[in-house]
Amino acid sequence: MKEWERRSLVTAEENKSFKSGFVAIVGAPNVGKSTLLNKLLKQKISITAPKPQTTRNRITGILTGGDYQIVFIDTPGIHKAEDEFNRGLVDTALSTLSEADAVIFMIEPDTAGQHMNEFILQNLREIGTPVILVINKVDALSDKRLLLPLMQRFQERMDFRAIIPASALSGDGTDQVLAGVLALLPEGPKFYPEEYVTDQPERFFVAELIREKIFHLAHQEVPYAVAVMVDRFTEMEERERIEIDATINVERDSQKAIIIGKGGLMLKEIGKQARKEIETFLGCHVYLSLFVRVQKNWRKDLRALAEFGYRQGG
Ligand SMILES: Nc1nc2c(ncn2[C@@H]2O[C@H](COP(=O)(O)OP(=O)(O)OP(=O)(O)O)[C@@H](O)[C@H]2O)c(=O)[nH]1
Ligand SMILES: [Mg+2]
Repeated sequence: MKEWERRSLVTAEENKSFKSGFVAIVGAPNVGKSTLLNKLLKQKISITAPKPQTTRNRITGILTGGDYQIVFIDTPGIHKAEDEFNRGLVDTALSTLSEADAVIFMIEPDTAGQHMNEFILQNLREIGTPVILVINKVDALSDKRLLLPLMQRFQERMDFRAIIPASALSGDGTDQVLAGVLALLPEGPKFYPEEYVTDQPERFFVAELIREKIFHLAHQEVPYAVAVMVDRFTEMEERERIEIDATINVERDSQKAIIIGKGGLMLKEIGKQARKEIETFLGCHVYLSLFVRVQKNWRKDLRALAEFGYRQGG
């Protein structure tokens, strides 16, 4: 019996039982995966930027309702990785698939990522987990008539449980995404207390928010050469204020000069913008001190990768 048939047979009584599960959000870089996670959670959990390869880890976002708990897992964009570091990002995304009860596969209407989407489809067919296709950024689509043929083309390639056009940015269609996910969730326990929005430590988000500002303020290769480490996180006066020291690691002296900027202006701006968001996230005053350090070729150094949280062990 197919899953949807079984579901339609369950009694009203059983319908009241609790549902839970893990839902992976996957897709090519820059399609809006992290933006969707934030919209579904109504809170900024995952950093976003108009550049590819923004997300580097699996980011957990927990959404708890009256009779369900969904553990969303945002993942790095799946792309043709040219080096070990990027292969690690893609591995992180692909390995999430095997743990998921359902998958949200995101695409953009434009055709640039089609080659990558074929590769992702192959992986999705192999694992056999139910998949919802989200066609994102429909707000930016000038000719809406293109949508239907696109939906038809994808439906021919895989048996999606739902195909939902959406705008993660405006929130159009995201309720349908949530409803689609809920329809696929198995019965299960509450994994986390309901006030949990994530299982990652606060320090991790502090480092991520600093990294996000660098993605927005610095250009070309610089954001990609950056890894942020929180060295000190001290709660003062019963958490009225938190003092944070963080180090921005770069690979070369020239990148260090760019991050610091003329007369230290760039670093000051990164600090100002990051502090604002960190204060919102932590809900208290924050004193943020930033340092810049050159750690040559950290993306090739297994020990540095582990230290920065991009690899287990190392
Ligand atoms: N117009 C429009 N832009 C969007 C939408 N969703 C996301 N974006 C923008 O697309 C860019 C990438 O968004 P992200 O959420 O960082 O994309 P991602 O898929 O997580 O990217 P990676 O982590 O790099 O793989 C950002 O500039 C977003 O503001 C949307 O629905 N409409
Ligand atoms: Mg992302």
